[in-house]
Amino acid sequence: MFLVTQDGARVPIEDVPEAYDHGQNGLLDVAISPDFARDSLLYFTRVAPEDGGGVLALARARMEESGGRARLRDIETLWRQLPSSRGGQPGGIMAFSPDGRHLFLAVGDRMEPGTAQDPDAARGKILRLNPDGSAPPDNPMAGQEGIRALTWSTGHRNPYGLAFAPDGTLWEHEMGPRGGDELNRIRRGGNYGWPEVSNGDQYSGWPIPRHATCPEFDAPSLYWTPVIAPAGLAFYQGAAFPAWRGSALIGGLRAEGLVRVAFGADGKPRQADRWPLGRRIRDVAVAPDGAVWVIEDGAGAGLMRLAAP
Ligand SMILES: [Ca+2]
Repeated sequence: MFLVTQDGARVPIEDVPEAYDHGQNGLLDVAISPDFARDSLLYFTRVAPEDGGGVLALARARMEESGGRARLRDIETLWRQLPSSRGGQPGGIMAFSPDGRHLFLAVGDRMEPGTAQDPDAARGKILRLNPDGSAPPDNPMAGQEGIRALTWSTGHRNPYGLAFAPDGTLWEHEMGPRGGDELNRIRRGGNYGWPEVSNGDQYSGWPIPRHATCPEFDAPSLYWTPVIAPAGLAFYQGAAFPAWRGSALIGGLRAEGLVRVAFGADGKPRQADRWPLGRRIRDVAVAPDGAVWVIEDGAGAGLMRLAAP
């Protein structure tokens, strides 16, 4: 984990706990506390080593900066996924609600598709937590046992994008299998269908029923076949690119670039732009000055600032 200035100066953050760094697993996402200026809290997710594999873990810590150094203090684990797994597709992407009162966490299926429809499995879900990790009393299955109390929506495969639009709607994207990457409008208690339905097929070529055949599941608002392998989601509200205000920006691992999704007057999304960057884009963020930041995937990956000319 690094602290990077807008000019690109980079300070490693010390005392970051160990991650199970294997395939898609590792250190996954960082979110600053809505009250960061006062509490200096960082939220972060990783697959924490356990039993020869790892569990998705949500933690928070106080970031201490002094003398040109930065470190994590008072690390507190807020939630741990059980049981341990060696499987990829961990998810681990976070989004704070616009009022800062709840933290949403996307959890992948860890390559065990059936778990996404199991209400007692901490896989293939979007969770909604209080910022201290406790279960909000107004969750859809509040008061029930285990992961049910934290579950906001279910039936997700491999989510690497989660963000609130300026109008307060929560959006998620997830990678499909062979085809069928999805952009989903997330609603309370929704079931997004994996693995019962998908707009893609198994890697073996075996077909999966399409979303349109099972209206009881929430269909994606937009999907991609062939895939873009979406990673990272940010809504643009800056001044540098006024034409993009309200658009969603999505990184593409397979697309090796950046995708812009615009929303019509009816709220329906459509792909508006697709810019090839020749790099596997892992995440995207918008800076206060309106510049767009993207980070690359893999060894020797770069962090890039895209600014208006
Ligand atoms: Ca789906």
